[in-house]
Amino acid sequence: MDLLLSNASLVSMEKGDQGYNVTPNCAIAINQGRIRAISCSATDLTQWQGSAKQHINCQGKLVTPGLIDCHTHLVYAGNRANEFEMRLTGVPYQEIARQGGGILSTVKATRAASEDELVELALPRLEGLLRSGATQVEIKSGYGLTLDDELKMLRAAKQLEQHRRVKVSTTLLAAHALPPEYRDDADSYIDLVCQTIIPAAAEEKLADAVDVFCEGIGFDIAQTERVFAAAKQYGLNIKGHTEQLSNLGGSALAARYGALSVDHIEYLDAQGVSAIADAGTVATLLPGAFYFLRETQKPPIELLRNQQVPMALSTDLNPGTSPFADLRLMMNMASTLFGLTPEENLRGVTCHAAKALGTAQRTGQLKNGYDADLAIWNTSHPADLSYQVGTSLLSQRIVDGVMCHD
Ligand code: DI6
Ligand code: FE
Repeated sequence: MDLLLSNASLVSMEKGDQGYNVTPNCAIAINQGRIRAISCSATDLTQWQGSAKQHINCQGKLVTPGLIDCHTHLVYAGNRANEFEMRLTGVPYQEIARQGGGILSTVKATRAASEDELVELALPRLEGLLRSGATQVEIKSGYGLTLDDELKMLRAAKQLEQHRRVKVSTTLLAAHALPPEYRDDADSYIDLVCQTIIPAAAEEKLADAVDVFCEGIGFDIAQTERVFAAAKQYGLNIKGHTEQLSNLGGSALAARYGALSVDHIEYLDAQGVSAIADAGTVATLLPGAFYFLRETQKPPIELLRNQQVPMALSTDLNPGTSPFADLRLMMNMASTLFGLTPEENLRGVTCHAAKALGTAQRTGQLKNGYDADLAIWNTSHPADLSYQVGTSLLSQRIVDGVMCHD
């Protein structure tokens, strides 16, 4: 056995569990990156102790699955602090986008950056997430908007795994905004996305999923459907930025295509909730963007609860609408802004986030056979993770059974 954790207050987030089920005095046996056994009996611990290469006494600390940020745009170049200032003088986000700022200003800077420069710029953002307990992070492209620049972003995202102990899932978001060279010809750009960029990303195995910004300032329903169909054809998972600023029906469309998740969804209506409930699609809530845009329309939490739609929670870390590299801050915001319970938050950044990434069979829970991705916390109460912000509650991250010294 490579690693033995003892005296853990375990919160496993196992599917079907109600409540936190904090179980004291647990031992977790880890070998070759996987959880091999969990026991809360002293007899097992005594037996295991002899065969462990490394032993950590958790001293009663809380041990949870490593946190998962299932929606970020953390690879990009440039800086949009000026737009933050513009918005504070009353210019709306959509207006800034129409004037060529917004996403397109980040596109300009990202196109000009090399893959290695993108990695350097992304590291401090990634580190923020790791400090808040993340062991797995999804990263989207979407600031390149050409074949080469989209693939460059995905390669930079994957490269991050070589620089820090973290699992990275990649999502191709070539349909994020219309690039300036295709102005007034969105359909031709969608041709490029479907016929060239998706096939190339699939061929090079650079993307786990494909995402679309389905919105007035993004792509319409017909264009979104073409991208989903192409993704399916190439065997890639589907995700959607849907119902963020208006209700176009993107979530229901995504559900029809078997999407892993629909994200933002402030404007999702009852019909949309039923559609994703029937499809088993995860609802990903992004309170950072809601807060930063001073949005007032809240996602339909009560409907999602009633229909038992799994709710994931994520940072949406990006330069325009959510410059927050802190997953625990999102847990706090989900409670204060959307009324989620701390328990819902914890599910949102563990088991439900794993489902949103299609990795629920190996991450997001602590159980036999699962990847040994864990977070050990300087607290014994799980609500603390949503309650305190800015304190260094994290004691230790473990990724694939390896202790991280970061
Ligand atoms: N919705 C968002 O909130 C981000 N992308 C998207 O489709 C914003 C990205 C940006 O402003 O750079
Ligand atoms: Fe986003």
